[in-house]
Amino acid sequence: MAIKKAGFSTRSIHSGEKQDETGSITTPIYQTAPFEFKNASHGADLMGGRGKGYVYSRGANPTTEVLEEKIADLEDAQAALAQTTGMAAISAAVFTSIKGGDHVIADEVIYGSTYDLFVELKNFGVDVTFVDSSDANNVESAFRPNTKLVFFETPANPTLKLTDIKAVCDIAHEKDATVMVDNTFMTPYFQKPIKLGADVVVHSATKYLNGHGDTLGGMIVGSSDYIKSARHTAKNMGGSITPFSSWLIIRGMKTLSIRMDRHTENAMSVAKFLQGHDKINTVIYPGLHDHPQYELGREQMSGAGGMIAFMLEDPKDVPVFLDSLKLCTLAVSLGETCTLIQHPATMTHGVVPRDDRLSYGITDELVRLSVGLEDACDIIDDIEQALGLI
Ligand code: LCS
Repeated sequence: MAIKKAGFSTRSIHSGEKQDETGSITTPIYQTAPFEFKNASHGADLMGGRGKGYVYSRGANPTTEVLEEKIADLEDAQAALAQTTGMAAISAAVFTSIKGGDHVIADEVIYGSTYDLFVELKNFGVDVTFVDSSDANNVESAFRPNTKLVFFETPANPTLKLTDIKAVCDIAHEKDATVMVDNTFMTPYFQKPIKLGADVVVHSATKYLNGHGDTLGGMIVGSSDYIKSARHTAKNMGGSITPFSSWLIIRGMKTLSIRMDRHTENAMSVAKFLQGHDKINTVIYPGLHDHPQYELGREQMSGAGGMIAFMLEDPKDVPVFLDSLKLCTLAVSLGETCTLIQHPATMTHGVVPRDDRLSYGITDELVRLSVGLEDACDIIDDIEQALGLI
């Protein structure tokens, strides 16, 4: 049941949820691969696409459908498809949107594996141009007659630069291209790309949507027609999410709004502390007035989120600093209860060729922090003691 008029928190708890005959107040985990047909003609009908019913969990599963209805409602979209990882969602969405001979424009600052996926598309006869989409003119200039897809993250992983969603959509739609936005860092609580004109939203649900670091997951969100076609492609690619992972993400999403508020409150305190520290060169956080696109952030995001990037004076100090932290966990991933810290140049973005990486601003002294839900003073104390040792 989608409660369209209710507020975000109410919808994150109730949307998609159905009542079964037991009265269970949580969605059951339908932990099954196939579903039994009533008889031979029922089986033939369902396999032939006639009538409604479940066949095989690679195609559809009732637990996963609750998750899909919930994220579609929260993104103000018609439909959604859940996948087993964010990368499974992005690959399936990309392969739904393009074919050999097409051209793609992608922002140059995107998650390392997404970048690598786009680089590999040339093996399938698809050209990709990487641009700095924080200036929408760069997107316009990169258009070719065969450009079919524009892809970006905003804020971008890991440099937290922003792209003007509406401006890029206006340019792309003029030329009939699909705009796909990775909304992992903001979640629909803080940013709704579809309302700003995007055609497709993708997520790594491994991050804030689940929020507890205990499962992987991915989402594709869009129009009913687009999701129908993505479901077809994804079923053959085989990256379906397990019912248990769907259940974990459903549970996580019920507290999304309060977690995002707390992530943001903590991140603001940590960002201000970092700004005032003499061993930190630059702090990049969309909630700080000196973020180069602070005003754009205020227009298209209703909160700054929990991700901070900062630069130490000397890249040689990075390993010492990271190894000296006691509370903050040295790990990739982001958006979960505990604070995670990592070094993009050697970790999440190590796959990007060095010269390109440096020209994109992913420098050797850049550290990325996913501020968790601990007490902000404890996170700050830990960072302060580690900075004291470099
Ligand atoms: N999109 C963004 C913005 C991401 O940050 C990631 C993963 C993905 C998609 C892919 O999602 P996955 O397949 O991992 O669920 N980002 C990671 C990161 O920054 N550190 O480790 C994973």
